[in-house]
Amino acid sequence: MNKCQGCGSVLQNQNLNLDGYTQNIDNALCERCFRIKNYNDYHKIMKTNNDFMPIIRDVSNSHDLVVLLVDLFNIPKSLDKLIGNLDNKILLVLTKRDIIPLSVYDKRLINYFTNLSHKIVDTIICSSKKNFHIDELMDKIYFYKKTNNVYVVGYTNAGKSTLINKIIYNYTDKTPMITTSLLTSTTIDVIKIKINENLTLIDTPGLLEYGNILDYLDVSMLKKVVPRNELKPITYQLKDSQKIFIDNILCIENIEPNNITLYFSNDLNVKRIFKKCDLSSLKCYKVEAKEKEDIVVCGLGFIKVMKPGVFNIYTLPNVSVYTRDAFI
Ligand SMILES: Nc1nc2c(ncn2[C@@H]2O[C@H](COP(=O)(O)OP(=O)(O)O)[C@@H](O)[C@H]2O)c(=O)[nH]1
Ligand SMILES: [Mg+2]
Repeated sequence: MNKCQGCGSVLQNQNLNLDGYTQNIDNALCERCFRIKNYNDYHKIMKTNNDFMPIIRDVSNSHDLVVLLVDLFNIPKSLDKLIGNLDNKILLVLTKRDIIPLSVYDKRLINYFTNLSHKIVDTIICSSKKNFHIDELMDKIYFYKKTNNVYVVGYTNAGKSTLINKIIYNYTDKTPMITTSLLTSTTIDVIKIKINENLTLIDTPGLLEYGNILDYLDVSMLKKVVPRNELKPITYQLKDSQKIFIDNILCIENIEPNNITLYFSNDLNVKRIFKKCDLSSLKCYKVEAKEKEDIVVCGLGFIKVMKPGVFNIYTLPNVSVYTRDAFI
């Protein structure tokens, strides 16, 4: 049984509409991975967590070390639920450090995750893109692993496959082949990568976070929404009932005067609006931010609020909007 080296699905030449389709099952990649890699032609597939839970159960039963990736820009709301399903020692890896402003201390970011779970044996902050702390991460993997197999786990888009490709590139003479993309559900099944005699990394499909805006945007919009560089936060002083409009996907309306700082991709078009505007395509969420709380728009970014207050947040239907302890 040949597997696609890009996404882990079993290669088949029978059904164009099913995972792993390729004309020739001796190819290294399925057609979808081939098209993502060579033409940046993304083909969205919809999966649910029912597809992935059996994999998480296998990981849990293995008792091998888990490297749990968390995207610092998009911290999943139900991280504790995923950890609850894992009966493993966990090395927590906070990724995409390059996106978070350099002025924020690493220590502060790490502290945000203390007390998350007793299963976490250590925490490290890294960036696959900038090759930041990858050697340190490898040292920790060797230190904590008890067997040769180490699972790389996390929500979809956390950067698991990108990290493993980086490790393949840095520490082996193989060519990094795992498909990575802006879309969710890029990796379909587990992919085992032998790094050396003592270490096999196992890439896993990420769990989905329902309500993530990335699932509701087309590719051109995705490219604007996903930050590529260090975020430059923008602060607004809001008087009564003003609106901040972000492309056609978000509108923030305050009820009382407040100061807010936006942590969103700087490629987005942010406008302050004083007049009436058409919000009919968006859904309104009334959100109360308490003392030291951020407002999160899942997948899009977050709003740091200066003082407690009530906001109307208009965004695409089905996108989840919630508050959390202030991150920065
Ligand atoms: N800025 C930045 N982007 C990253 C980093 N690691 C991964 N990405 C991007 O995050 C997206 C998802 O990555 P992928 O490896 O496919 O995530 P996976 O679903 O966890 O396997 C891709 O667009 C990657 O280019 C990083 O360290 N920094
Ligand atoms: Mg992946």
